[in-house]
Amino acid sequence: MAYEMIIVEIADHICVIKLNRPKALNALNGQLVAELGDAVTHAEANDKVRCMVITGSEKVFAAGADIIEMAEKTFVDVASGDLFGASMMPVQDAKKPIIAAVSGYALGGGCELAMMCDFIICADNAKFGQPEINLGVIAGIGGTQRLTRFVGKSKAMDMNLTGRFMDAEEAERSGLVSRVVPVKRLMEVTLDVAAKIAEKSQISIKAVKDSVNRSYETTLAEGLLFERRVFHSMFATDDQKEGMAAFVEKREPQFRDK
Ligand code: DAK
Repeated sequence: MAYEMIIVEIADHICVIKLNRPKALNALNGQLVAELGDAVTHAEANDKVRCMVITGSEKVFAAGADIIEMAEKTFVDVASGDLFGASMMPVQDAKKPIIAAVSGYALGGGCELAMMCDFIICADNAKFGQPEINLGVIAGIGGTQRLTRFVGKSKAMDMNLTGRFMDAEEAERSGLVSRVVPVKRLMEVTLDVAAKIAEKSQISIKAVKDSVNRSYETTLAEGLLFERRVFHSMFATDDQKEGMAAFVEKREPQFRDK
């Protein structure tokens, strides 16, 4: 698929997917979402890629779903077309880690896309919001669900009921983002973080994703059992032997994803 609304660059085992629809502030229309899904699917299948980054421009990560494209749709259109259902699955279900590098606005579907990633690093100019209430609708791809798990009921209600934006400082304080960095250093820091992830054993990386994500789906007791069993299973890997031997021998581990 030729991409017109995203730019994909792969270097040093990191696939950077840049949303690139500047005139519409990276609004997520059908084409952009299809391209994004295709890019993530290809990165998943590409053995050279060990970590992905989804980012936008300095002004905007994404200003949400494309309101102009949605405005005339009927209930039957969105329900039968499963708007933002299957098309977002590649991001949501990715096995490889995805970091959202957010600068500027991450609103509506943009905030939800960032939350679908494994974690968010944001610039100090970032603004997060679920302003769908101002359009006579509600969030539809996680703004009432994932956001509540990130920031708690009170702030999730506040943001969804009023449509107000949360700045970077509040987003970090509330647990929505993992770190805030100066806007000019966003990609440098994010690529550095991605490089650290890329050098780990990919078996352990997938196990971490599975285990952390399981914590959202189950009870604490079940989650702890799941984690323990996954931990036990790591002892079947060469990378566990290598990682622990390297520690004992005071050298850097050479993981082989086996
Ligand atoms: N869609 C389409 N175009 C957009 C847009 C959007 N979301 N956001 C901005 N644009 C366009 C503007 O129309 C404008 O186009 P021109 O007039 O130049 O042609 C251009 O981008 C620049 O925008 P502004 O002139 O407004 O720029 P400002 O810097 O003044 O303001 C802003 C920036 C981000 C504060 C403002 O543009 C804004 O408030 N944008 C809308 C934000 C918003 O309401 N986002 C939520 C969208 S609704 C579903 C699942 C999910 C969803 C829906 C359904 N299902 C499962 C069924 C998700 C819904 C949403 O995300």
